Amino acid sequence: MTLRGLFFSLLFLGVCLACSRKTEEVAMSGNPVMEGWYADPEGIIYDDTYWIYPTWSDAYEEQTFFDCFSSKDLVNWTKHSRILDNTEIKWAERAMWAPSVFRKDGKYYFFFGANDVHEGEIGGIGVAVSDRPEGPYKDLLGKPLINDIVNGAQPIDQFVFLDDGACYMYYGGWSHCNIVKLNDDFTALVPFDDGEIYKEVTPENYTEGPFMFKKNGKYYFMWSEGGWGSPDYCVAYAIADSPLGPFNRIGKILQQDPEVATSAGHHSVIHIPGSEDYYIVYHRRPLTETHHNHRATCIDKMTFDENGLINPVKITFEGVAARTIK
Ligand code: FUB
Repeated sequence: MTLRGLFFSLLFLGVCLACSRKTEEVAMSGNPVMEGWYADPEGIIYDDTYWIYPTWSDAYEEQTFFDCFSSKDLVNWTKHSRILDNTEIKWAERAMWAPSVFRKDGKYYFFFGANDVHEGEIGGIGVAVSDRPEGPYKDLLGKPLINDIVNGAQPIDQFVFLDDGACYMYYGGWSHCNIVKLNDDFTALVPFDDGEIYKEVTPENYTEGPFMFKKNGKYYFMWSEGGWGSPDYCVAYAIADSPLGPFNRIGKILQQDPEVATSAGHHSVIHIPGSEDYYIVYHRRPLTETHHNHRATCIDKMTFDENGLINPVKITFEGVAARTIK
């Protein structure tokens, strides 16, 4: 081969290598996945779209509205502003927190906490409804669905879970967790078979933020531990044979990483149907920040070991790779 031939061959090889490297590059979500102080994110899939419904993290008096975010690929997120606020929810004055959403019979339901309610006050868990995931949502009841403090659980941080046709709601702050059953149109609670309306299911170390999913016939119950303003806020879990528990604590799966962020907690889980792809959506505090309200919404992969136990989550700056829903 001539010197000229060698030069062009090497040049061609270089171009090919550069091209192949380029096609291997995968778009990543990055963490946090959106701008702004957003906490308590509830992630869900509706059809071919991912949605995140968070709390606006601010002084309680400023927490008077909810935004949400949608994405087709986990990487590019669109903001939907003020999908619900306290001009619509007349009984809510402040501290509008921690949505849980649910689609039923073509309607989109939006459960939330409001007012940081204490004994004798108006507030607690409300429910709003819309024809579209991005709202606007309307107050369903004109009053809270749960106002009272039962079994010591502050009525906040609800999570709605469907199992075998029954719709359950886990909820509770102040280190107590209750389960209740919802009626068909989410306008009231219905008793369990034994006549009880509220059952306490608090696991060891529980603080708040319950979440449930089912995998291979087992019930994975998860919750946040510690104070949300502290760096050691974290998520732990249990596996049970029934949605009612008992929930025996297995261990922590999400927590601070001194190289990445502190206060990782109040999460939800997105599972892509028909796949083994699970994502944990949670909030955390950047290492450079100490303000308790500086919480940012992030996504990382959640995986299981061969026995079905959840592997500890590695929290990252890169986030997750682009993934569309087929
Ligand atoms: O964001 C308000 C409250 O902080 C939530 O309800 C708790 O779970 C904690 O994250």
